[in-house]
Amino acid sequence: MTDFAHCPSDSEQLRSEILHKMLGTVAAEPSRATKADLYQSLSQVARERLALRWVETQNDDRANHARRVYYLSMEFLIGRAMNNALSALGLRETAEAAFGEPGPSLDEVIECEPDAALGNGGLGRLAACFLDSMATLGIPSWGYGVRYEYGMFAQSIVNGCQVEKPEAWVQDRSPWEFPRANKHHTVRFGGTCEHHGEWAEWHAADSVEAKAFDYVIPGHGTERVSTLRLWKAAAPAEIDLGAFNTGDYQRAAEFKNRFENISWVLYPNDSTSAGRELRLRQEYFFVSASLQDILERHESEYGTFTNLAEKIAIHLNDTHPAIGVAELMRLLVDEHGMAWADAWDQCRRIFSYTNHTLMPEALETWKVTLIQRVLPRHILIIYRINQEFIDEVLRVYPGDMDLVRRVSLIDDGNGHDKDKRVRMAHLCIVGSHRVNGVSQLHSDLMVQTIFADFARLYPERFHNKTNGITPRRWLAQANPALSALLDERLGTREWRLHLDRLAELRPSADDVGFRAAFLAAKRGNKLRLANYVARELNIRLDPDSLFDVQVKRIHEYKRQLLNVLHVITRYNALLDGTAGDVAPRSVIFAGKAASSYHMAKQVIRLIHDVASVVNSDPRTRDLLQVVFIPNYGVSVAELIMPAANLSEQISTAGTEASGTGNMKLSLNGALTIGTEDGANIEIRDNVGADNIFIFGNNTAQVNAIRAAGHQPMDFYNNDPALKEALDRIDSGFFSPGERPRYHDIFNSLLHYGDHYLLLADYADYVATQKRVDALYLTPDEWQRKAILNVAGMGPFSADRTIRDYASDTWNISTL
Ligand code: 26V
Repeated sequence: MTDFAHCPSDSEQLRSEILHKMLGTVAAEPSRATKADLYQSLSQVARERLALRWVETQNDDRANHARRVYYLSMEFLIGRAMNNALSALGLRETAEAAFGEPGPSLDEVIECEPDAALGNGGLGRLAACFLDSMATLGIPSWGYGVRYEYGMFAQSIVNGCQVEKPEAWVQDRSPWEFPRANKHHTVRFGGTCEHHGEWAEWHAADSVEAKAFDYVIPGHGTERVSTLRLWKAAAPAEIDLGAFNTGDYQRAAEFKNRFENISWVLYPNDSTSAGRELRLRQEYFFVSASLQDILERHESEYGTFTNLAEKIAIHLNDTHPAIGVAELMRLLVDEHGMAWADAWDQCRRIFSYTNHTLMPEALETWKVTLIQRVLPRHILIIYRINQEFIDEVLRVYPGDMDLVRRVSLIDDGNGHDKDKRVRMAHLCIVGSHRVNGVSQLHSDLMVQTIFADFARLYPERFHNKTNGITPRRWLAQANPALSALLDERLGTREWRLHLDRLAELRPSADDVGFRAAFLAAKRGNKLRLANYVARELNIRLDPDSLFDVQVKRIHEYKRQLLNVLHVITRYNALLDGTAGDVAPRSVIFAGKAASSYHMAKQVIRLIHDVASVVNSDPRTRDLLQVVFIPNYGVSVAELIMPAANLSEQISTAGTEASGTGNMKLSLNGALTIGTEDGANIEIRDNVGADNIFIFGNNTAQVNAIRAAGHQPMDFYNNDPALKEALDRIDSGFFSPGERPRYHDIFNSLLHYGDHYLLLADYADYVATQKRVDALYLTPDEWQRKAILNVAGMGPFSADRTIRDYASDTWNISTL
């Protein structure tokens, strides 16, 4: 067991191994090696050791006839692999000693690696944290997804506006991937079906090959690993060669594109996916390849499928892999000759499903006519599942046709065939034995609102699994200064594997010496971020100012605009001398707007316009700075989280399913200012109500305000500070030369109903921000509360979340 051990005498040996590898990997001689060359050869060293662990893990699992968990997800937001691999291999300190003078430091080499950004945001990053925890807990586990050529776009800012650029994260290949030449499956589309009683023969029109690329996910404190298997689409060889042989290269290229575009690009989560055929093909492509792979492994081990549900659990990360329910039925019934009823029984025991949002516009549905054309067999299977389900419902609630209409897998579209849609969440619920939300509030709302009928039908099926984050990446690796302090104070490095041990830190909050050391660690991290901002943006941040951080996707429900209203209010108050005792603040934003999301892009532009006015005003410069850090992603987050003092979690109550950035910030010693939403509530329960700033209307109050008819104009007319802030936006004060630039924003708040109730929460938000200032001006008290935040974060380890899934959902044991 490596267990974070370090033997300094190994560094010379590692150095020579790296230099030795250089010739074979990049054909460079060591004296001329660039940072990129060093990165390539170091990754080869790590890769070989990971490969050994992978082989041993597979051998063990096979020998033990292990029950396995398969995590199906369209997104895995991995970030960089190097630092995590070195830590897991127990090589981090050795490598640190092996690099440096006269060459670059290890950290400089690590920065050569592009982020694997195969996800949009929280959902994808959660999947990556879960893989880390599954490996660490020794769960025989596989993640399955898509090997997108282009992941999340790279964001740059031009004249204050977001510009998106495609990001080819793998270039030609990633040093971390293992292409499995002999692992491929055929995925078919279109055509017709021929019925033979319960089963059918599918005469498909097209097919595409799914090729496997494996990524080893190392566990920490264990030699066990997990596997992330991503599928790349390739044209079937015959078609490709056929056109080639006749010399018709143009046709050959077209064929290739038609098939290979399936895994080209990650879809943004800006709008509903309905109607986008390529997205449906992408979902089915990876689900079918994964299920074929899973069944092949099972069959080679057992030679039968009668014990399938005893040996595998398949988790659906949101509804994106929902078609898997129909596909598993097809594979078992049509391809492997299982009776329908037996297959259905297996299916329900195998699948479980996590819902990640209550937003109605984000709930996935697909037109029946589209599924019919692309997956003719699956639509029949879905209809049969639905018929049996409805029969079951009517046995319990005879004659309740309203209920049937509400729970049906098919939204009947008022009887018009062309408007009928399949409700993917309903398919997941009916085809699974467990359904969960991602925070207590979200799980409660889920069974009270969108899935209320199902919760009545199947009460035992619904559970909560509050999200978590991996403490390895988000504390041990991202924040070495605080980690060293924790090791010293707790007298153990164990918290990396048992985050609950942070609770032992509580008494240290009252220790003056510890508070000073804690403050020094935070200041170092702030300096690190300030240097980055100076380098990238040429803006100077005062490391002693309060770093007030809101980093997440830009979305109206997350209310970055409320934060901007506070900034403008503060600026106005500083100018007219009514601000009182304020702490110098640096307000830091980062996040991407979906490319077609106009309002979100306007908010980014407004932040830049406000920043340019505020930052250049000599009257306020020392007290208020605003920055927008471009291209937010995992690596930028690793820099920002450790440097934050204040964590902005200000979504309208009832809209943010959980949040996970809230956990990363608090774990790194930021205090939260937040609404009673998502996991904020549980963070409060764990860090203590005195150590968090909760404000605004709660979910019940939000519902009441909406029911009574929210009147944003009343707030505008009755609150002079609010009126002044809004008028400044609308008057062109921040957009001289283009007065109408922010009319849309102004109108969305005052004339189109202020859907997310910014104006209803504004006054309490601004008042709470004043309390934040007062506390920051009492550094001892601030430090004490910050320490108590870190100490309370034990339950938010993804290890805890995964243990909960393992025992309540997957029925599998952990280390
Ligand atoms: C949201 C929306 C909003 C309306 C427009 C269309 C659309 C499409 C997708 C989404 C996001 C759906 C799923 C998601 O990413 N949820 C996030 O999951 C995180 C992990 O559980 C959780 O922490 C976040 O609160 C939740 O938003």
